[in-house]
Amino acid sequence: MMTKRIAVIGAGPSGLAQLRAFQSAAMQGAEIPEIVCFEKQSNWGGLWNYTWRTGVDENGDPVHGSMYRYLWSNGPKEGLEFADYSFEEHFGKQIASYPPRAVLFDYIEGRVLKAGVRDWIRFRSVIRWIDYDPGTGQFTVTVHDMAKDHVYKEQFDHVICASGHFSSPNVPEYPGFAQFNGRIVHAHDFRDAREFAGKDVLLLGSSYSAEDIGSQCWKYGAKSVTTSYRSAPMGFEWPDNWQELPALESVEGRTAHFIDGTSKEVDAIILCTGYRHYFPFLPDDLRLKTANRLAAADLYKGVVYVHNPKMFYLGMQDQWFTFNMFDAQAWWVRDVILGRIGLPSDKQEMLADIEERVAREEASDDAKYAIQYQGDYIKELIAETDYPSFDVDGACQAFFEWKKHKAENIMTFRDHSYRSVITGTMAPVHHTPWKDALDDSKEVYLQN
Ligand code: FAD
Ligand code: NA7
Repeated sequence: MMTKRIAVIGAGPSGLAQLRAFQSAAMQGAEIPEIVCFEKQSNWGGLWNYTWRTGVDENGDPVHGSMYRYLWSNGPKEGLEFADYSFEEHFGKQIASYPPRAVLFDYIEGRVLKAGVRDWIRFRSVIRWIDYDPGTGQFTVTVHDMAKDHVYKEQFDHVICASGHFSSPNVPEYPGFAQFNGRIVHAHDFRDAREFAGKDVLLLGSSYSAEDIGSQCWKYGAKSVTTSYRSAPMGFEWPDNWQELPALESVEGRTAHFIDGTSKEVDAIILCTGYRHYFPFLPDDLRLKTANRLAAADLYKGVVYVHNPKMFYLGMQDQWFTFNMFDAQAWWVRDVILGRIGLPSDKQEMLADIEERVAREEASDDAKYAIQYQGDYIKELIAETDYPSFDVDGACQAFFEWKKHKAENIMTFRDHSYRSVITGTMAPVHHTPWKDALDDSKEVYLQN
């Protein structure tokens, strides 16, 4: 029999987890299929691969990156540590709990360098289209090789889509935007907070991007920060020059009007209004359509596309857990492909699994419940594979403490440290409080 061929779309943390999962099976003597990973950027790391570019990339395709300079982990690293590759193994020592982007990029890269899977990736290769032929049971993948400027097609037995879902921005429009005398930018295109030093900045949204980009602007010298919420305020105790207001109604000149009748003069508007699951390379019968939630629509066990179970999706849920959840998913998908885990032959059974996940997610809107829910999902998946089991409840505890530290003081939560659930070591307290650490280079961060 011919070896199966597997296409992995994207070499971000999810796609890389998939490569590592197969490589680890091969190391243990398993026969693995041929894996081809397609990555549109010229390097791996996904969102963690920083780019200064905004808009279109060097080829005219949408820039994938949504990360900005000075980004530090927004949750404790003890909640995302790889169970098969600890921070201590990578850095040769335990490090503080909220690493800047460059440090986490280094960590992600360390594991796959060690695994030796770079050759499995075709860089600068954009997936343009994927078709499934029920007759042959194969996928035809159309790829644009940007280095050669050559478009070609190849056949695969399975497709694993790991293209991320925090890249294509959700961009609302409010009355007066077209005449606003200042800059309007979505979080996806925000790069350097220093641009807003001395300015009055308005941010729309009340989730991670609003909180963190607002904090960046505050840290790097914005004159004032105003955040505007559509549903509920973030409700932290903000610094004196930070105001949280209800929904925006309209703007006139530089004046922003809010639904409670207040108004504010602003120099710039940053739309922290979230992202869309966007797969321009997929036809209707393969394309995931879901909201950003924990129980993603149409995914059996959170990964198998119920309308074509030869197609898998990684990392499509909203995320408390990240790298270790992608690992749990990747190991599980690997084992389905290797025939170690069977799928229900009845579609109704898969749909019932999804329905149960949705109902359980909707049973509470408490954040602690949601964290535990996603932790339980990780436990469920890793119990069925050989991914090293780890203290997932301990990782949930780190998130509970993180929540508490944020409520205590939103500008100092990153100064706390937590215990690794992989090595059991306590993280050191970072040498400089986050608000004073203007240089976020790897070298400076690691001076512990
Ligand atoms: P991505 O990282 O988005 O990678 C997807 C990859 O697919 C990219 O490399 C992309 O180039 C490639 N790709 C897309 N389309 C194509 C195509 N057509 N052809 C070929 N390749 C393609 N998580 C944390 O744990 N901690 C944090 O502090 C944190 N901060 C964040 C801050 C921001 C601003 C954002 C947006 C997200 C943050 N996240 C954070 C969450 C983040 O989603 C995950 O950490 C992680 O990057 C998701 O990995 P992924 O591989 O699923 O997707
Ligand atoms: P999220 O978490 O999806 O949040 C989007 C926010 O934008 C949320 O507060 C929404 O309010 C708000 N929103 C959406 N549409 C609008 C409109 N039209 N007007 C006003 N406000 C709106 O995205 P983030 O970018 O914050 O976070 C994404 C990831 O990036 C996250 O995982 C982090 O790790 C980093 P709502 O509550 O729906 O009323």
